[in-house]
Amino acid sequence: SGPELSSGEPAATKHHIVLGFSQLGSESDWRNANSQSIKTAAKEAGIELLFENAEQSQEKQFEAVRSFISRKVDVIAIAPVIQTGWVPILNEAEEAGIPVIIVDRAVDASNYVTLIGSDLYEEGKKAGKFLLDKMVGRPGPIGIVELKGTEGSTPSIDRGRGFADTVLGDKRFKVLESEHADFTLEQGEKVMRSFLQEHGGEMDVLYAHNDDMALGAIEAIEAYGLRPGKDIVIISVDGTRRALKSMAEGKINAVVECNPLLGPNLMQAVRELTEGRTLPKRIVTPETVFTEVTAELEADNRKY
Ligand code: GYE
Repeated sequence: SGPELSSGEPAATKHHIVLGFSQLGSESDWRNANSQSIKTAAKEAGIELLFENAEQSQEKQFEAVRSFISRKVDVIAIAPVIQTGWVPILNEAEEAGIPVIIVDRAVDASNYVTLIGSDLYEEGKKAGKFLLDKMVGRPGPIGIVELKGTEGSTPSIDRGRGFADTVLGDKRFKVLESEHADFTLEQGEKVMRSFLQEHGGEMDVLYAHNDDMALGAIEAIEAYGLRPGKDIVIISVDGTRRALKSMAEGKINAVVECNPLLGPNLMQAVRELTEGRTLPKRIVTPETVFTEVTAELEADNRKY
């Protein structure tokens, strides 16, 4: 037991907490906003943060977790790049007696305390729902190309399934192409260019699993001489300022929100854990859909 607290002393000095956080990378604007949110929230909560960026390598995430274990941190948080392969490292943390919080993406394992993040399947369904509404009364076939995120990652798996489950029951829709572009602008541009070469612009809809890939694809579409948002309907996910700006210019038709600002939730969970409280296994962040109607206003308010 530590020293007695005199009244008025800030709660942060009660007990010094060290949090080790393995961030999966810096592939997108969403990710950078997420990292910033976690750093700022740690500072505000008076929690010491050990931050490691794994540059999209699961192997590097394992190394980071092992270093946190050897430094005997109080809590480990992981934003996992892909879903599978986590059981051995989670067992190591468990044996060391260090609780693990999963952030943003899911893992195929059960020995962690809680998963804090969005309902990524629901996001895919919202994207599909927007498309169904947009295409009311329009005869088929309606050709869709899909830019998927990182292979094996929860947002790619779930956004793909949620979308497919919503639209593919309607036989007008045909998926012409579906490829991974790793959630980056560069890959989005490159893969879209290859779709355009293959189909000669004969496509009606682009569904991109994040804004960065959509923005890359827009460059490819314009270079090809087509009008993004008009000749090709574009739907993406995240809601970054750049995407909302682009939507305000009419180049994107809908953006499903995914909230990256998980820092405050994470710090709250860390604090509750170290106070011996029990957390729900799943903490879901609420979010919305942006369309061209509100894009301009939203873009101006956006912090990331
Ligand atoms: O949508 C994308 C990022 O895991 C939900 O990862 C996150 C996704 C986000 O690269 O932009």
